[in-house]
Amino acid sequence: MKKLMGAIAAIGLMAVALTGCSAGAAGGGGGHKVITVGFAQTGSESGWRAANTQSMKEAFSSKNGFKLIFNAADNKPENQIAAVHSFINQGVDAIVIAAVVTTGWDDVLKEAKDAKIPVILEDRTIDADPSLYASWIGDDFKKEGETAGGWAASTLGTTATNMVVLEGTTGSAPAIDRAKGFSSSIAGTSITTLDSQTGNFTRADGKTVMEGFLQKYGNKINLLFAQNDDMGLGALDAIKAAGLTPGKDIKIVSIDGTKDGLTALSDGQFNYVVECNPLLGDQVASVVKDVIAGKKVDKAYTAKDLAFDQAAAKEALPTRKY
Ligand code: GZL
Repeated sequence: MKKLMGAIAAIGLMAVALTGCSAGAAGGGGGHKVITVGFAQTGSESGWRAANTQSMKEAFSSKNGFKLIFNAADNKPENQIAAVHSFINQGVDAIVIAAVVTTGWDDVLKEAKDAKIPVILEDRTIDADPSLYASWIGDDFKKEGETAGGWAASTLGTTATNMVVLEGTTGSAPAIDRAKGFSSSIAGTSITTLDSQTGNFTRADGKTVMEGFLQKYGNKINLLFAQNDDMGLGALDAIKAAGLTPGKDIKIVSIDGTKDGLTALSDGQFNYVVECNPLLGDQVASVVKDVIAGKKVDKAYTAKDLAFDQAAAKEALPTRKY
């Protein structure tokens, strides 16, 4: 009898040890299971994106109880869809997406739903059935466009002003909504749009497209609306190469609020910068944990954005986090 009791006790101990061990092995400590998250990032197109990626990687760290599977899609929508398919096949616990473009998401998100894998959107919104994702965390792009356009209207709206626009990635939520917001703010003013083309949110393309604008319109251009700092920074080279002075001959209003953008504002090459906060990682990680724990989450969490003139840029730069 004693032997039997001893054997049962030994098996019991082993079971506890294995359980304890598997919880420990899961690295969660205290019995929390590690949450495996597939993150489909757009790519590495801008300074904003680099800051957003760093924020996400810091938040979804192993010490915070996560295992992160990271994919950068080189801004190709087809690469992103393939990445999400791969996450589903790997059986991750949750999927986070910063969508390159707003369209083409329904089918793969339906697959994720059928696989009972929750999807959380960060940064960019998409045109899909809202039941296919648990939540969105990001910035209000339309408001950013309205704020940028509001500055242009109040500063230049009563004098004949010819504007060119460097648009973000075609079909992306920020490009669509910033344009909408900006247009609504300059309606009825004397600001005329001479031309508007995508610079794909990159410095290189911003410079190339601005060179084309300058060849076509020369010193008829009075204002540049750059839908992100990087395209505006690329345009600076083209403007100077044309013998013009950025911030004076051509006024520049931009969106993002990166260190480089605020530096250009501080030294007078830009005239106004609207912030789009990329430091979303902690909020996204908190929402993912709540979703996995079966807690109710809001459908949208909107980050707070500031706007900067030259004086505000000078004040903000010394402690700017990105
Ligand atoms: C905005 C973000 C945009 C930035 C660009 O939230 O999606 O993409 O404005 C970035 O700098 O490339």
